[in-house]
Amino acid sequence: MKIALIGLANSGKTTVFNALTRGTAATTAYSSGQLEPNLATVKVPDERLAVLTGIFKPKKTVHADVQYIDVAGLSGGGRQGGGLPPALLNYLGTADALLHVVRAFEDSGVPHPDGSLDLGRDVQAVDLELAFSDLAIIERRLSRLSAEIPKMAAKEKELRLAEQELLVRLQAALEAETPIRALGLSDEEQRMIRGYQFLTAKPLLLVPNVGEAQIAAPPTLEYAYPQSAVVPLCGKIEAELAQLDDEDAQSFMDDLGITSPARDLVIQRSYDLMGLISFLTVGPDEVRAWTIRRGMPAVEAAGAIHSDIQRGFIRAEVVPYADLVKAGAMAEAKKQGTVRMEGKTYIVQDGDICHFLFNV
Ligand SMILES: Nc1nc2c(ncn2[C@@H]2O[C@H](COP(=O)(O)OP(=O)(O)O)[C@@H](O)[C@H]2O)c(=O)[nH]1
Ligand SMILES: [Mg+2]
Repeated sequence: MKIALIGLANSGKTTVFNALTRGTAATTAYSSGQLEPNLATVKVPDERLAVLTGIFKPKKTVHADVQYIDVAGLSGGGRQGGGLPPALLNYLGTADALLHVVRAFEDSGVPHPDGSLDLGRDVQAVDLELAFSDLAIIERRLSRLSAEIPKMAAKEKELRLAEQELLVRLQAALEAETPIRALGLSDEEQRMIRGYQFLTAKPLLLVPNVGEAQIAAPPTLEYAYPQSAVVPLCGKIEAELAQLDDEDAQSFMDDLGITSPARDLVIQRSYDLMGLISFLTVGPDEVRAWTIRRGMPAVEAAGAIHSDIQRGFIRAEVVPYADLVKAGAMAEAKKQGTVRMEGKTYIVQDGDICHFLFNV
């Protein structure tokens, strides 16, 4: 699962990237104008793993993880050409979600590409670039379709007519500044357009990058589209915090009057927005979180661990996290009757502790 950071130059993308990934990528007040992707894998914070580790004392504890990519160069060339540079599009197209860093901090030493601070304007500008990119793809595809459809055999024709009808609908929405993610497309429709990797179809997390003085009262940003959320963060402070060990970080947070890094919240929200949940496995060797899509049946969830377990699936022993913690041990949970047997079609819930029985 991959989340790409986007935003205007100097909004603090690389700073926020460092805060999220506890990295040390170079930040500058002047962009080099080149595509220099930074990539890092980040553990998804999950307090449940620490509690379960306390109970099971496993040899290792494994978090779910997600990848963040920070690519320079969204503005500039892209804006003049009415679309995004193709090299940047390659990175964004394959991302599962976008994280838009919106500049909210004041600093006269760091020039804003449009000369002044205006969150609403910047959000709209980037949304427009994303929409332009999708529109360009749709227009190219529609002109090919209208040339090819008349020559097609009946069956193929029917499929392509349906695609054409859908693309025309998306085009109208985008021209009215409605992102594709807001259209509530059916699964079938989503399948039809998956190959195009539309940018406005991806879940979007807006992260206002607030100044040091605004932490206690960050500016508000209204953004009411589905599959979108707003989580403010102070890039500069969070990036410093990310470099400290736990003890120093705690006293720094005490000074700032915060209880946990905003980093954790941003990572959790982006995981949520992508429609991801974690089920857990426990034992003396390993306590581990596994990533699946919300709504996945047990037999497919088993495949997240190993394809053999999916293929030879017999049943799943499932106990909700809270029930296991209350019981304090697996045997005790069984005695209390909170461990259930579930079949292939059971929809796995976030925090389910699963043990799969299989036979291959
Ligand atoms: N004062 C202040 N400066 C910041 C903050 N976040 C980033 N900067 C500065 O803004 C400049 C551009 O940041 P950078 O992360 O490179 O932006 P990018 O172009 O979007 O990747 C750097 O000089 C950063 O130190 C912040 O929260 N407060
Ligand atoms: Mg940068």
